[in-house]
Amino acid sequence: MSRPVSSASNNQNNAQQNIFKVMLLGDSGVGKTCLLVRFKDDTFLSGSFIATVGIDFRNKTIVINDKQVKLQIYDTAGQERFRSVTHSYYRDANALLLLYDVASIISFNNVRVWLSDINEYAHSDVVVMLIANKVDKTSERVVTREMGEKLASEYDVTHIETSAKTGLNVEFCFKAIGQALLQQVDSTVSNGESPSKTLNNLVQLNDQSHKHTLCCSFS
Ligand SMILES: Nc1nc2c(ncn2[C@@H]2O[C@H](COP(=O)(O)OP(=O)(O)O)[C@@H](O)[C@H]2O)c(=O)[nH]1
Ligand SMILES: [Mg+2]
Repeated sequence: MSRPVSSASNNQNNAQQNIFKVMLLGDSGVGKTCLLVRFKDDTFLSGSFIATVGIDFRNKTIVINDKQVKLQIYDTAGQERFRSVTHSYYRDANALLLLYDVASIISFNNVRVWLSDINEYAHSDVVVMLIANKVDKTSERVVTREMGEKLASEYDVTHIETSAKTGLNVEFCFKAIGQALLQQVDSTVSNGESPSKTLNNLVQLNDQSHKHTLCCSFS
């Protein structure tokens, strides 16, 4: 699998050009590849087509506050299946999207394992987002929103619910990550908040706007 050469100085140069590494983590089958494909191509891959493999990385440029932000989004390409995602893989990540499947208690329980690895091996200023994917599976759901939020607050990370199938919150996730990372490196955008706090605020605003839409569409 080809990966761009990485080093600390490379990372610094990248940050100056608003290029960020975002990495997808989480158990096999939680929907990492689908989340990436939904964001990149706005389509959903179902069935066995992508079940055993992943893709290596995809670039996508988004515009935030009139600035171009290039996200290099890395998938684990199936290595997570063997728990062989090397720590060097995410050592120089700017952001980590850690997914679990709301219909799989095992994937949720394993979030603790992933988070303790992240705490040990990732950059101290890495921005982490805990993603509860497959929320469209309402009848099979076993992990409630409250359970996810409780775990996230225990580890002081932002929590969000998504569906790669319906597209719920997928674009928002990456844009919010982009905004938080931009703020981390660009003093003209910075308002003195930490990127994690910015991310939390953005997610809360997004939740409120969803509630507002719901309330108003029923009134
Ligand atoms: N219902 C539903 N299925 C999903 C969703 N995301 C992924 N899947 C399915 O879950 C399976 C595993 O997805 P995949 O992206 O390969 O997971 P990965 O191993 O984490 O990369 C596939 O059959 C997908 O179609 C989702 O949001 N909702
Ligand atoms: Mg995959």
